[in-house]
Amino acid sequence: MQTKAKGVSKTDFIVCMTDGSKPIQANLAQTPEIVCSLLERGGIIYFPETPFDISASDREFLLAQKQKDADYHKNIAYRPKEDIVTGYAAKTPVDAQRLHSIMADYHNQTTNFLRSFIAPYKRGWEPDFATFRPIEEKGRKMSLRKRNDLIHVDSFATRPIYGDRILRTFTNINPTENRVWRTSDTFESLLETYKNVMPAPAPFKSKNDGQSLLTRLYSMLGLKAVGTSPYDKYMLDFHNFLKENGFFQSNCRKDTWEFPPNSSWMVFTDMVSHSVLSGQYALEQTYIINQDDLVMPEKAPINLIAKAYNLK
Ligand SMILES: O=C(O)CCC(=O)C(=O)O
Ligand SMILES: [Fe+2]
Repeated sequence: MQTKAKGVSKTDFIVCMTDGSKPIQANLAQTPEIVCSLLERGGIIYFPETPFDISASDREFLLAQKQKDADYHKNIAYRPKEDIVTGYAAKTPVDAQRLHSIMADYHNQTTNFLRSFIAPYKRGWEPDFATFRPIEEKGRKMSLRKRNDLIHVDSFATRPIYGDRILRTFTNINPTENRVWRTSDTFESLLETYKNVMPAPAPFKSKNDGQSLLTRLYSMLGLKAVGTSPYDKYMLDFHNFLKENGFFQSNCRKDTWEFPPNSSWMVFTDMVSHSVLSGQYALEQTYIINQDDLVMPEKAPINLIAKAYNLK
């Protein structure tokens, strides 16, 4: 799909369905419950004109910034709970302060917007990192499991989320180039295809059992998480399986989406299989959505997996 912002207002958006069904035209008058259900079904909510204000001088500043040690840090990250930035090679303390304030502002703007746009989620959500992605994705050298140009569903490799969901909000701040994504079938459909090839997960743990609470406490204190959970292990294995499966990568159904300069989009990246083919300079904010707040819990990967393997 190629979409240019012609005569659209900041309140217009399009829901790009990744299950092969037609895009849906909508605007901010839509109820939050409907927006949430479209996201949970695997829609990408796309704003041809970003609802976030990023000034011309902030954009110019961002385009001139470099990432520290690009092999180690995947992106520059702002951690809202600790209010710090990691992975940034600042030339001066003034630059460090400026980048910090731009990223904190992106975090605050997305949070304020999402509070009403997807209101059912705000009760139990956890803000995760905001990222700035200054590296050109086309031809980016990464180890296979870290490559983002291979189609995958997201999982959290280091911090367990026990079936909670990964919702990401992106903004393309490149002045001239689109950010190009490719998507394939939803996790729901890929699970049906591959459940017999993947090893079945161990029985799921509730995030409120003793071990899980301890892990979450460690994570909240900023300490390294102790271990993982059967859900998180399954999702990470699924992510790796897709990236390592050359047949799937070549032969799966594919849709291509071009996100032009100054557009924003949000998506459950644990449901929508995706890859980024090209693009440089994007801002992104991740929210972890509590599984208890979903409007279609039957579409949550944790419940799809439990059903596929008769775990409950
Ligand atoms: O940077 C992007 O456009 C998407 C990369 C990706 O796959 C991700 O962040 O999960
Ligand atoms: Fe991803």
